[in-house]
Amino acid sequence: MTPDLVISPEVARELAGISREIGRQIGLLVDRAGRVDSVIVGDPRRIVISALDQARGAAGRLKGLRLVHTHLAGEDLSEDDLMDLLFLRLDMMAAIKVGEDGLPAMLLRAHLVPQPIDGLNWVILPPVAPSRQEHDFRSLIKALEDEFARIGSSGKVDRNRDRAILVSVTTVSRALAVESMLELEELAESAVVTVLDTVIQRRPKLNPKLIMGKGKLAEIMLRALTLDANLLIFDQELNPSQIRSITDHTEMRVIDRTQLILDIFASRALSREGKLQIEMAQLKYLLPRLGTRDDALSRLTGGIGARGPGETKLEIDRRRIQDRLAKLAAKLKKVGKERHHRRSRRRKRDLPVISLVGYTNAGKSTLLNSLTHSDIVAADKLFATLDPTSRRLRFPRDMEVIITDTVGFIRNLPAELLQAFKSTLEELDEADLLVHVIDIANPAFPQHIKVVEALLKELKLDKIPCLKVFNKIDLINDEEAKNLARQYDALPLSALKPETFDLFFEKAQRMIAKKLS
Ligand SMILES: Nc1nc2c(ncn2[C@@H]2O[C@H](COP(=O)(O)OP(=O)(O)OP(=O)(O)O)[C@@H](O)[C@H]2O)c(=O)[nH]1
Ligand SMILES: [Mg+2]
Repeated sequence: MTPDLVISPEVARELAGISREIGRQIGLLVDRAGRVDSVIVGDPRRIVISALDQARGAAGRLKGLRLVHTHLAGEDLSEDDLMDLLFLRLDMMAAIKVGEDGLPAMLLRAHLVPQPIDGLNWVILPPVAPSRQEHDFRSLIKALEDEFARIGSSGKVDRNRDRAILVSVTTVSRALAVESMLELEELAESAVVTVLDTVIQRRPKLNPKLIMGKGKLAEIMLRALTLDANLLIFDQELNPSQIRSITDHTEMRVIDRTQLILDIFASRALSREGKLQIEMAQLKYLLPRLGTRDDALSRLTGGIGARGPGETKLEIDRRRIQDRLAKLAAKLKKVGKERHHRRSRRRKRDLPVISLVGYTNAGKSTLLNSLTHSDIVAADKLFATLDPTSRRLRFPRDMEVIITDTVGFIRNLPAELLQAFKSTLEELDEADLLVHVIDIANPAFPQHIKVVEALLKELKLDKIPCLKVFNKIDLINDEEAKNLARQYDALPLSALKPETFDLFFEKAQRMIAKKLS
């Protein structure tokens, strides 16, 4: 076979003849050297490309394989043909129209394009007789690959990082979806993932298998191809079979918001207990999501979404996970006891305890630093703090307290994580006062308040006196700050400006005195 043609006229004739004779479609997957990689025999109307055949091919943008198959009823390239072209990233999809006489009548060809033309992600070339093919196939593909590379590289992607497209498929209002998506973007950045694009699709109902329609998935797939993305991050929690079928369809790594959060936690946990808790949460989440097929498994667990605490990689073998979970549970129990001892010793000192709680990035650690002139990590990323820290704080009017910083909350906090952190969070119940820190400069703050209050309730901490603090007032105008503070019965301040703390000291001291009396 001459590699310069999609298919040589001789092979086309042979293929057509046999196909007509047996009354079934026949397909050849052909590599770039012109070698036949596999032969597929279908029924009269279609052929099915097996997962095994899909798994072969190059790792580049396009697969390095083209499919040439026969059409027996004179039909044009079908919707299915074009979807295969896209989802399998084929170099080309070609069909030979076979005449009643068993001779090849026409060659139909379509290939992908990096940017939609008239809304379509592919180009259908004019039909030609197999003996009249006008293009040099190799130069066509080369030009196409160059075009993909040219358009995709404009954003200068760092290939050492994961390069993601964020996807939200949702039934909620657009405003809510956008808000949640912005947060997902921050989460991704906190996890050192490059975000190349975001896609929001609202549907009246979610598709149980792919959660979105196949057409939309095709669009995303092409976007990924163009931008050279290697990862899809869904804002919705995906069930095991959804992850698997999207992975199978797109051949990309697919993770959801929960896995992303778990990954961030894994990279930040410092304390022994924190590390154990995270690993446990990760494994519990991963276990039901492990496929039975090895390839799906490796795609599911490479890179982000599979980083264990510290430098370790998560163990992905099912039985070992079970063993590991049992060990973790035992270790955690022991560490929990030790913590309990420490706690009762501290309790003896009998200082009142203030605990800072609030949404992630609200400024809890910054406030603790300013109040106590300490230097714990505070940063403009989500989940900067994972391990609780305590400091002594002397109030201006002769009162001494212990003040503690905690892990931030977030909407849709993964259940596995809440479970894992429950024991540490439950320590909050020894607080005499909760200070709920709220980032007033974040437009989503009302939503944040709701989330935090719901979680406090779930942790049965809603009976402890709680002082709401509107932080970051330096970022909005004074009048607005005052109005909002009045409306929500909160204290306005800026953690960066100690001169704004007077009212806070006064009110906090009064609330503690009242609680202790
Ligand atoms: N402009 C301004 N920025 C602030 C203020 N307070 C905190 N920040 C910034 O907000 C970001 C988050 O602060 P952190 O103290 O790390 O927030 P946190 O609540 O501890 O966050 P997590 O530990 O992730 O839950 C940092 O970049 C701070 O510098 C403030 O009053 N004004
Ligand atoms: Mg913090």
